[in-house]
Amino acid sequence: MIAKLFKWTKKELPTQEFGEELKKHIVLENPVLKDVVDGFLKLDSLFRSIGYFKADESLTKKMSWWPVISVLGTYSAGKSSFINFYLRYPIQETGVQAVDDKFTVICYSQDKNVRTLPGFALDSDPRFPFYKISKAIDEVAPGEGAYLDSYLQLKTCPSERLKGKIFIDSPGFDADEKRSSILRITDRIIDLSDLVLIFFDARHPEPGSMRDTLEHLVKNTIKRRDANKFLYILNQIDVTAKEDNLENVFASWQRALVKYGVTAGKYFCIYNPDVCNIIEDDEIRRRYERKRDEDLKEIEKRIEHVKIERTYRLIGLLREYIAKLKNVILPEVNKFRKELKKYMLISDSCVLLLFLILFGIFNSMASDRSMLSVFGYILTHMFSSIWGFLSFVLVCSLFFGIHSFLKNKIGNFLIQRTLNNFSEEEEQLKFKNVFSKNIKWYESLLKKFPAGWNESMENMLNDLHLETNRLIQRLNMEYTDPSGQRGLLDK
Ligand SMILES: Nc1nc2c(ncn2[C@@H]2O[C@H](COP(=O)(O)OP(=O)(O)OP(=O)(O)O)[C@@H](O)[C@H]2O)c(=O)[nH]1
Ligand SMILES: [Mg+2]
Repeated sequence: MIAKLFKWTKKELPTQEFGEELKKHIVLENPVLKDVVDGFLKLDSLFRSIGYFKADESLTKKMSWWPVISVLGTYSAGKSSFINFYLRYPIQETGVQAVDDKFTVICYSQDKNVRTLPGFALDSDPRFPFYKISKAIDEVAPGEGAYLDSYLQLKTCPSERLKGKIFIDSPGFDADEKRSSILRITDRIIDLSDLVLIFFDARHPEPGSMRDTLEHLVKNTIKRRDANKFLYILNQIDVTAKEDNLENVFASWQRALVKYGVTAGKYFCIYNPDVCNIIEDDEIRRRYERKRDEDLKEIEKRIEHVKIERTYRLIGLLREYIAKLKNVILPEVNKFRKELKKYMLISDSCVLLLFLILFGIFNSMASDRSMLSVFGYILTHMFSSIWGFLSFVLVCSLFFGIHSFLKNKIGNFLIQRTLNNFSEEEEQLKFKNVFSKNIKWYESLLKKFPAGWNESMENMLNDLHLETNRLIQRLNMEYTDPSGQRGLLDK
């Protein structure tokens, strides 16, 4: 069955080509990722079979396969300067005034010339993190999605340090008329990033003017399952050297963050060696440099490790989708079928009763006992005469026709009622397709499984879940060494 399923997917769907292409590239980074792609493709086939996905829909197109590091924070905090410093390449413009008014996705290219591509290049390419972002913008700011180019751009950069990663530079946070769109894009960035660097400016450690936007940013980072991916960075601490009051500035910055709700997380203090002020006092300079280098080293280490985090993120996503199918979609369909079955039992009983009443009426109308009613005739002759049999088939078809008609009507009524439980329009559409499959005349409600589902699929889903455990174990084996034996064995 599974093999058949795959043959079918391979033959029919362009999605499969995308998956194969992806595997070819991704396997170079880590062989585990090839199995992750396979896992997503298997899950695709299950989603499709049950009606949750359309033929060309695929989970592989709904996520960023490359590790994403985003740099967010207050304006003029030094976000772009940090990216230039890290990449050892002056890719981003910097300046005292607010410079960036767009989100810039920076990705590697061998081409020595930096190329800038407009926002729609990102909107229509599933390999990048802003796939279909215009639709998301339209949801919060109707009509704004069309002006995507004023929000987003893609830059290519030949820095070797960028290979295999994607950086996102963002405009500083400030309340303006584009706020709701910017916040929507930021939410998306936060969701799909493997590492989020949130920059603050040591010149204004308590950024009062941007309180509400920052609040949004910080609120989004707490109480998350992946809270570990946020690094809070107090930048430009060289400005505190003159008064040598880093401790005070740091403390008031932390207090401000706590006020916004941050209680845990990694805090860093750095300044940018490329653009900092000169610290005259040798002793202070050494102290500041030591702190900066320690923190910069740790930040850079996290950036280098982001590929591992990305692999865990993708397996985590695979598990989330498996759990969604198992714990949300299938139970919802079963609940729907159970309810429909209940209503159909009532309606079928009513129809049957109606048939019996008609039978009774016909029977009583047959004044002469020798002359049987239509129904009596059918009952006694259904297997002994051709007319009796044909009449029997006709009555059954009539009953089945009425049953199917009512199933469709009651089913659609229940679908409308159930869909109200889902707030998102896209989710409503998907569940509508799933439920509609189950009210088709040829789908029996007496079957154990919903339409498009069977025992081997159930097994496949369980196997997939176990496979994700194995993938995580493989990753753990690759990146951890609790016994400390690896070095010894390698020798
Ligand atoms: N003294 C000092 N200045 C810095 C540091 N980092 C950045 N700057 C300066 O701060 C200014 C703003 O830097 P940017 O990198 O443009 O800041 P940004 O956060 O990208 O700004 P927007 O994109 O406009 O929000 C520039 O003049 C930088 O030279 C630092 O560590 N120390
Ligand atoms: Mg900038």
